[in-house]
Amino acid sequence: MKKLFLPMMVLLCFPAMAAEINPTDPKATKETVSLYRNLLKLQHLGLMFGHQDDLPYGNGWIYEDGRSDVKDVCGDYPAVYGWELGHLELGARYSLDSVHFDKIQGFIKTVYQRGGINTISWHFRNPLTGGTAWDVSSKEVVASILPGGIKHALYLQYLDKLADFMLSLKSDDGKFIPVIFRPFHEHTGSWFWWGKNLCTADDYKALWRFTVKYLRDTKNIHHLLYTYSTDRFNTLEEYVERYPGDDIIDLLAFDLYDRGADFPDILKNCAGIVSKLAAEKNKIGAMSETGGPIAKETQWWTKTLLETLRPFDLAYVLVWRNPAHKPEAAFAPYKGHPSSDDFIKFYNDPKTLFQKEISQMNIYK
Ligand code: BMA
Repeated sequence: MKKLFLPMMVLLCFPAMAAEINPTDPKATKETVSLYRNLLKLQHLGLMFGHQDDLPYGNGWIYEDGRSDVKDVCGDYPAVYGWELGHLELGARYSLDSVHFDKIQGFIKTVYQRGGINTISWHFRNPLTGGTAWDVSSKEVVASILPGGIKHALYLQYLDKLADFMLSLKSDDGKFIPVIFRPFHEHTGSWFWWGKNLCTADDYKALWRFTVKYLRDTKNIHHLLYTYSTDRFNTLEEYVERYPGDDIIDLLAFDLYDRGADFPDILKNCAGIVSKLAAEKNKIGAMSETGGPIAKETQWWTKTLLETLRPFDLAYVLVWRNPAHKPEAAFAPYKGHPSSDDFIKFYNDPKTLFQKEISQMNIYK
């Protein structure tokens, strides 16, 4: 096994360090409070690696028990696991990425039991037009689902399904499994119906506030940490323009994909702004989605991603999914991938944290 023991000792030796800092939900469960406080400390010790849909499928395989493309390459699972709930709102059996929701429930439990971290995104359908999350044909969607709007009742039905799913996430001892929930993401862009040019800043904030209040106070869900997650931005002002409030947001994050030579500079700027703001606000910073041209730039993991993020204190970086039948679209390496050697270096670097290390930290205690 690689490195570590230092982070674990720090967590064990200084349990009081973040003891008074709580997540935003005053009724957050004990395990959720522990996760929050441990993430607050952990972000100064290392950078966890995350992968979207790591366990249900990977390049060339679907539903193989215990398999993970990341594990096939470096011998260890990620520390953070991303899940997607798009189409849950329709009452479908499987997600828009063809993963069965009952499987996702099982995977979330597996991850929790091995001491890993689950984060959920939701590319839910456009409630006004019936189109996909990418249907940006109307600027009225967000207003239409707020209280008083013509689609408010439909939105409540969506949220009720979401709430049922969240409330089904329990471990064997009956405790709710804490989850990092990241809705309405990449809103500094305009490709989702909740994006910047599709609604006013006030309506975006109102949507967030209504949603958190409904899940937390009406549905009594107290095992979620909420993530505010932009796409690329240039300034602090731009980052916080649609920030819905310190009283409902636990993680400050951003999504940023490598789309060219300016990526390291943009990443440096975004990571600097977010990590500084998170430290000032006693919140957790993260890079909630990324991906790079790893087949061409085979040293992308160490030379681009890690070297750029090294100076910053962020809790995790998550790369997007590896579609089962589209090797060129994989954002993580898989067995035999040209970036595998470099990914192993990335794995062995003292800065990065994977499952084995996180498991030793007891982050839910
Ligand atoms: C996008 C792509 C889509 C996917 C969606 C939701 O970035 O990966 O194929 O359906 O995310 O997970």
